[in-house]
Amino acid sequence: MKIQSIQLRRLRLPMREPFKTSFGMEVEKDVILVEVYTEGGVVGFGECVASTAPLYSEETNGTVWHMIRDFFAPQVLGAELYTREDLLIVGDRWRGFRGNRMAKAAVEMAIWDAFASETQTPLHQLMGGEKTEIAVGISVGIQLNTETLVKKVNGYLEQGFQRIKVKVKPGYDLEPLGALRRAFGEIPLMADANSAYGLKDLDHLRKFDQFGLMMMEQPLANDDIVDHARLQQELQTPICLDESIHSAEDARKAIELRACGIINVKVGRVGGFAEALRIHEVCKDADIPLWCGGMLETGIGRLHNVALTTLPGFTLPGDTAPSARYFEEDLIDPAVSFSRPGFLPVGVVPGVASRVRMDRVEKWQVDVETVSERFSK
Ligand code: OSB
Ligand code: MG
Repeated sequence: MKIQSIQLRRLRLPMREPFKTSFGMEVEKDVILVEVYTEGGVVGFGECVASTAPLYSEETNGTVWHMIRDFFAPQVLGAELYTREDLLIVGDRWRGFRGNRMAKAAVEMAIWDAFASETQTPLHQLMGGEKTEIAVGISVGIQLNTETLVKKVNGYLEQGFQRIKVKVKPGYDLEPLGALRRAFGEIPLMADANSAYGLKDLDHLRKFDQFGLMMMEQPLANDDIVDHARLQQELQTPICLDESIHSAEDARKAIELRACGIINVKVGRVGGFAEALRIHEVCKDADIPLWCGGMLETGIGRLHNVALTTLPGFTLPGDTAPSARYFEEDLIDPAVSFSRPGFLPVGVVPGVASRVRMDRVEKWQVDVETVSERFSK
């Protein structure tokens, strides 16, 4: 296929309920979609996981728009891709540009998605995944009080979610975790701190061990590996790294230093599918279990996460919950929903385009711009 043009859209999509973490609160989904148009008349979609403000990572939807329009899209306009090998190296075109991985990933994912449609090969097959359904858990934001949390978790368990992840922060951690253990016993339970603690909190973090959690996600700084290694020595609970892992090299270093026992993979955070596949290789060799993280994606990014999760190294339930947990009306139809409680089906449609409802995309759109060859550098 030959890439003819790339279109950027920014949407503001209402969310069912606010999502609160230790770093902030999302009340609506501010999202950039990337569309890659081929000469063969096919369109591939990519969803960027950056948000309005640089709270989870340095990137914002403002920087993403600029980076894609002025740097990354021009690198791939006119590109010809015919094999899976071509896909795996398409990101090399912007290797010289540092960082901005969420922007790079959104373009790369749209290209993979277009290739899937063009060659009529399901995306998960292009990646090398073989599962026909995937196990999922749910990430529960910080609640007003423990009573509300317990009630919510009860509902999620009844729906069949296969593990419960609760967001924690100083002052909202031991008490809610204890309440969940008392209410629900030995359910698969974990906590995500989004970098809310430091090594100075070591004595406090040791107290998490009493809950027998599956893992503690990213307790320390977003750019740290070394202190996590120190903390892991002191804890029985496995540490899972999220924010700290941007590449297969980061994964290798974290594993070598024994900074974690588990890694959360988010395609946006690591710069694309090809890098996610490299992390998968590194972790397979080191026996480090993986799971697919989420960034409150619309159905487009959600389908891509489902495809990634079909890889054999993704042995733990991920954060890819059904669309209905986030949105009244998703951008795709049919929406992502359970095949049976706690499981999502793996799509057999090659790319996501046939499921995207363009009327809904246009309904929530606040900005649009086409980058065609004419303007490329
Ligand atoms: O740390 O995994 C995280 C949402 C936004 C930013 C960071 C994170 C999250 C979640 C929600 O935990 C995952 C989801 O339901 O998509
Ligand atoms: Mg996390």
